[in-house]
Amino acid sequence: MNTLDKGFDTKLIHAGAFEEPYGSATVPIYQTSTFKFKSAQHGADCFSGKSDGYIYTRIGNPTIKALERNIAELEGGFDGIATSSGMGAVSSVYMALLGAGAHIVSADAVYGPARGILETDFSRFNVEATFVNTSRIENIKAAIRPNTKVLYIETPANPTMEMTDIAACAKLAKEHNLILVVDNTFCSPYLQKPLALGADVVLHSVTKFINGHADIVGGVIVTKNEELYKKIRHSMVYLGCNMDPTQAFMVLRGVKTLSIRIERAQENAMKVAEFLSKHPKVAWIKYPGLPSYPQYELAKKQMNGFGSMMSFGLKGGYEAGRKMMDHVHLALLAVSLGGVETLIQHPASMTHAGISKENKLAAGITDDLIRFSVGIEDINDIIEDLKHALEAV
Ligand code: LCS
Repeated sequence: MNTLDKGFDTKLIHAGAFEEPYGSATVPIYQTSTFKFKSAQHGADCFSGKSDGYIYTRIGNPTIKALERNIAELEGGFDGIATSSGMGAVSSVYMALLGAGAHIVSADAVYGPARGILETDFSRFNVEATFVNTSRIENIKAAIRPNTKVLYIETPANPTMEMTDIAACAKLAKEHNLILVVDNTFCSPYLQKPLALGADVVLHSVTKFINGHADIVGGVIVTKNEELYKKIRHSMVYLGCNMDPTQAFMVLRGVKTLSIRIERAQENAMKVAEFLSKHPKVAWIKYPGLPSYPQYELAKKQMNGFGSMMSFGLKGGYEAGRKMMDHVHLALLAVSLGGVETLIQHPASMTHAGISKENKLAAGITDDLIRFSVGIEDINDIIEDLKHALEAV
């Protein structure tokens, strides 16, 4: 079915699906590493691009293609490139768009390994990187150099929840001939469509909201045009970080319920945020849906809803954070986010424990910060769990 003119929720269910001989209601898993050619000529045509037949699963596979088409339609892009993980997506984008002598401007609160690979690995190939607080456009302007090729943002940022104005970044990128890449993991295309706001490339850790069930790791890249698609697909295929067909099947299954999962999770999140904002042991809370959130107006303008991620600070600081982690029962004490289950973590003692205090503070990660990913459980149980854990603090 051609779903290009259909609504978002119809695309979730049907986009990317293709006709196959048995009339399967779901996209089948083509669990094969390689594909038979019909003849020597057919093989030659597949390799030369005259035929769009499949060759080898690292290069392409029907189940994976269905997912790539699905996410590309949801994001409103040219086509998608599925990867083995979100970091596979990040690495493929860097590999395709950067080279010796190139410079990238990125966010200081960008997902740790997305920064780490630039600092420890791409730096060995003479790629330069500057990390700034991208929530202020003037910081980005000041960081741009003659050799800057890419502007890379993540909004809202993980775990500080600071937002970056995508449309303002797109304007700046255009003025300086930069490629704007947006990591849309925290929002998913249900809440935010960076390509429509002027971005060139969107990427996801589909491990999070898009799959939504904490049972696979994966990534997807969507580009606005064919040129970027070909460039990034080439790097992905050469790096060899392709998605697996079963992984793609799982993500296709998960994505169907994206809208209803996010709707319920953000309804819960608003109630959790209201509860936390009144709690005497909570020093501060950052949730885009609260009028007290510093970028509330930008959240309303840029996002189609406020999502289910938040961070909050405990008056008792680091020790209180650790204590709270030991007293939750319903929320899983775990990294990752965006699943149907509520997750909690304390970055200062967990994900960011290895980072110097100075760098943590520069990125806005204070000792008291708790990251909370609200799931779709019964809201009364989520709040009861928080109440109980906060009593122990
Ligand atoms: N981008 C963002 C915004 C992320 O949060 C993550 C993973 C990635 C990219 C990388 O994706 P992956 O390779 O894990 O699929 N974020 C994690 C987190 O916050 N806790 O654990 C992983």
